Amino acid sequence: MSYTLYNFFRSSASWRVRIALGWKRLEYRYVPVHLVKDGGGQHSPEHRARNPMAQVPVLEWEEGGQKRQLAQSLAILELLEARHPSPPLLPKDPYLAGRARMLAEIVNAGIQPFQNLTTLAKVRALGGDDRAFARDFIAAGLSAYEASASDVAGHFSVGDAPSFADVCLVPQLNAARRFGVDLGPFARLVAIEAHCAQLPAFAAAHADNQIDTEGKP
Ligand SMILES: N[C@@H](CCC(=O)N[C@@H](CS)C(=O)NCC(=O)O)C(=O)O
Repeated sequence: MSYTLYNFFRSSASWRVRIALGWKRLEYRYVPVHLVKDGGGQHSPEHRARNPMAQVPVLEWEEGGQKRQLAQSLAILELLEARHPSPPLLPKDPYLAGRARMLAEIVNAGIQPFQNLTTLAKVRALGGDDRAFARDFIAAGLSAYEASASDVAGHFSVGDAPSFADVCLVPQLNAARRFGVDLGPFARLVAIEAHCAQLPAFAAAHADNQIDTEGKP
């Protein structure tokens, strides 16, 4: 199966999919969609045709002579898990798999939308402080994440193997730092991030290591 990923180096939702593809040792074609330059490639008619939400990531592949496209990183993770179950990114136990999905949704639905470019532009347009707005939601969401993981975490968010939860957590912690969130209270999450960083799939997916990465010395 040959995959193409429309994505952006700094996009946390794109980063999740890059981790999953790497973890499952799936090669893919990386197509950058710059979210800022020239008004944002996500708003182009070609990209809107791929994803009417005008967001990255979008995964594309050919199947039975037909082009298939899928947006929403968690839907993409589910697809990859179903098609390429080994190595897994969900615990075998259905309850623990549910807990991993729950943590992933805390990030996906409870944090990331509040730091998204479009949201922050709207906050600025309404006269608000966009960074303070994002920071508060990120800190509150990470607090909930840490509390929700406390009884299941091991080296990773759920036990001792990486899951959807960690795939979402790692890019989110990077974003937290960009927005100036104090990670002091989140020592457990930072320790999980350090365990993830040892894994080649997580290292390769990092925003600093992509073909469209900007701002490297
Ligand atoms: N829930 C979506 C979120 C996608 C999303 O918000 N992507 C951001 C980058 S992380 C984006 O494309 N933003 C463009 C914009 O706001 O204009 C997913 O998981 O794929």
